[in-house]
Amino acid sequence: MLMSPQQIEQFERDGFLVIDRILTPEQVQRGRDAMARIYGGQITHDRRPEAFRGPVQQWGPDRVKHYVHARFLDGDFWDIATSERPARMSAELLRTPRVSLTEDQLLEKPGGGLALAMHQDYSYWGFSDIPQMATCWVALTDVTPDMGPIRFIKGSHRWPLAPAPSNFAGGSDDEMMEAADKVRPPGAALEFVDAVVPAGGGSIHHAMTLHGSKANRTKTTRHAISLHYAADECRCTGPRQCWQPFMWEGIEKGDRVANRWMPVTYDAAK
Ligand SMILES: O=C(O)CCC(=O)C(=O)O
Repeated sequence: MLMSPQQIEQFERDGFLVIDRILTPEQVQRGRDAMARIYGGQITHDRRPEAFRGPVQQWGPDRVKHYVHARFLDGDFWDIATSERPARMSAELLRTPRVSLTEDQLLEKPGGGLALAMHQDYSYWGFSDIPQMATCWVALTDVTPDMGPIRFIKGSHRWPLAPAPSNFAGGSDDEMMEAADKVRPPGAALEFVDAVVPAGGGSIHHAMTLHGSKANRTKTTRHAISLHYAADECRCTGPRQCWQPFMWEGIEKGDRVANRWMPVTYDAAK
């Protein structure tokens, strides 16, 4: 086991776990290099079918750049995103025998970059019938408290599902609580925890846990990635319109959320 019984209990109690080491220094460097290539518009291994190929989308300098499904564009990044350790850690915390990788993101928050509003990942993941999913967020730079680390509201995975925030990546620190304010039960404590971790460290949170990040008040860019996993028990809710519909190839309503685009990256039986 990579996770101790105490860590699993903590995850179940708080809805997240901060972890000092998830990726190796070598993976961190390869991840940083891949991120620079992708945001520079360079595609080194395009796995997307011909009809879905297009240039890398760019964002303004004041926001968190969050490119989704970067694993389809870069061979090194595919290797990191599909590596076993973060998947196994997530599977153990979810108490499931296997997980599939449903999504990855590159998260680059430049110096002065704005807040990312508090949200629950399950608000965006209606493709699964249950929220038995987790996000592994890994810092690719040493993260200090004033760089806008990912932050969690302790115990918020037990709160109701909130609508997605209206201003996800362009709002101020003051606006970032919109979704959380809508579902916070009367009298529920508001306890924040920031993942202040060295490069290679990060966190794993449950799909119902409210999280976001404040603005980066330094001059240093905060690089991170996130890897999204579905537990073996998740079943697809039906055919779905998606900006990359090829990803749903062969998956029907009631099927496991896994295929060659969303590969099983940890299987306890193997
Ligand atoms: O990197 C951040 O600021 C937050 C990222 C996030 O919301 C996620 O990985 O689920």
